[in-house]
Amino acid sequence: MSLRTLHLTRSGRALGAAAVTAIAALAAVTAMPTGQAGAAGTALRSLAEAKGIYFGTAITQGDLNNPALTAVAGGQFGMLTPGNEMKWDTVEPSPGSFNFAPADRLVSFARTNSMKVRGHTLVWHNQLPSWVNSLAGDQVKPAMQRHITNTMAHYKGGLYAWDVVNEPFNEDGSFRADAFYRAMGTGYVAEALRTARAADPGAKLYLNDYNIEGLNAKSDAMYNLVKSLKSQGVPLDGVGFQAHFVLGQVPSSLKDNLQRFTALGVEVAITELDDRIKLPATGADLAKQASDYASVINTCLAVTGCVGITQWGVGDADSWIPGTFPGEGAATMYDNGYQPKPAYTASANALGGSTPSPSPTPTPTPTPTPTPTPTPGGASCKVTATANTWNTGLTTDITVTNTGSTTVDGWALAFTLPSGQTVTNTWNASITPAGGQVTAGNLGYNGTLAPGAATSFGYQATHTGNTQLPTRFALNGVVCATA
Ligand code: 9MR
Repeated sequence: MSLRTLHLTRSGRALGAAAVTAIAALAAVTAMPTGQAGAAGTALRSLAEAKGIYFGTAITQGDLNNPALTAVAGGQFGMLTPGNEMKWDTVEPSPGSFNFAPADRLVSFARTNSMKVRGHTLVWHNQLPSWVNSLAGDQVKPAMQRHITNTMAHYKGGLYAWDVVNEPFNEDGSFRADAFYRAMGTGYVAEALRTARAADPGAKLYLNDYNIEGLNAKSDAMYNLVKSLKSQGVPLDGVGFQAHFVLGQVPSSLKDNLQRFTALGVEVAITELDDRIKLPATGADLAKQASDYASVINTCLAVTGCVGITQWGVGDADSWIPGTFPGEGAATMYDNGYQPKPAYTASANALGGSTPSPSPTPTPTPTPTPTPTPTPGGASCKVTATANTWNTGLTTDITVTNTGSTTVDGWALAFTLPSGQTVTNTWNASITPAGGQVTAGNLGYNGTLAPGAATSFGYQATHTGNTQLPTRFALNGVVCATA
């Protein structure tokens, strides 16, 4: 199955007509580089998809103005969670007055970059406008219903999932006495979920919380709630485990805990992963962080029903940690300059990638000029290439189709990069050298091309004014037709 097919299949849902219209309108809003490549090696999103899970990140509206961030976000991550823009205080700041513009920009970015979207979040005590807290008890339920219904209707058919209720529990497992609990008791959760299912039957409905990753009183409370909701037939598809970890403290019971939830018939996801370090971070800290990330990913891969992992923020510069925990930080896979840290390499490796060391790139061995030969044994191929360019850089996506009658087992696509272009990142292939006459070789998971099958890879490059596409490609020595 191709990665593209996998992506669409895992989305699992046809877009409603209203959503298609809304998304078409959204797509017109953003004209930015696709940013298909991150800072090193094979993209996490492709590696994750090849393993049947997604790898996502949280992005805020302001992040869209940062080209270094968007290049990594669009290239490396296949799922987007708006960091703040779908929260009640932004979406419905005053009663009945809805503002979707900030979230729409993020959804548009996701569409441009073929990312799915987790909606976050509908019912939460925090980032809740004061007018909700001031409502009389009997007004909270209709306000909650209207908020869920209108917000989900706006994105109907277009989102992978919604965190319907966020952080319902205190640390001891008691319900948080927020406006919703005070007005409706524990029944607000079922009410919210039922309203959500009616508003968008195509979105997976989640409960999401922190400090529920290991076996403890709070995760027991979530477990009991899920069990009770499922036994009553309340619509609920998943539980999100935020996973805001402290260095070296990934709970050893993570796997057992996730499995007890999937046994109840819900999917599980790591929804806000980060791993904070006391600053300044030492080399040993970064190595420990790498093993923390790998253990989270390996655990998700080992749990049937763990559908994906989302990091909270793209890089350390975007993380909420330093603002909330003074003296701590360095909590993500990318440093302040969006260079991958050891946690990135460990994550890619855990996902089955054979990533090179993130920096610096070893001197490549020159590749001889491909010598096209007459088409042997029915071998033939077709290549399509598209590019997104900006003032100093470009990303190119290349799709190779085996139009011959025999299976290609291991491929090398030779082509010449237009002058002045230097490859800085690649995905779904290795490319050497970085400029001039180059060869793109398959990775471990995409080397076989049956007759009629296609595979896609890409690269990011710098340029000095010449943004042309390569024009001539040879697959294992056979010159390909170009579209
Ligand atoms: O990343 C968010 C940050 O920008 C906000 O200031 C903060 C305020 O509540 O919320 C952060 O995101 C939170 C998420 O929505 C829910 N789980 C905890 C996250 C970190 O605080």
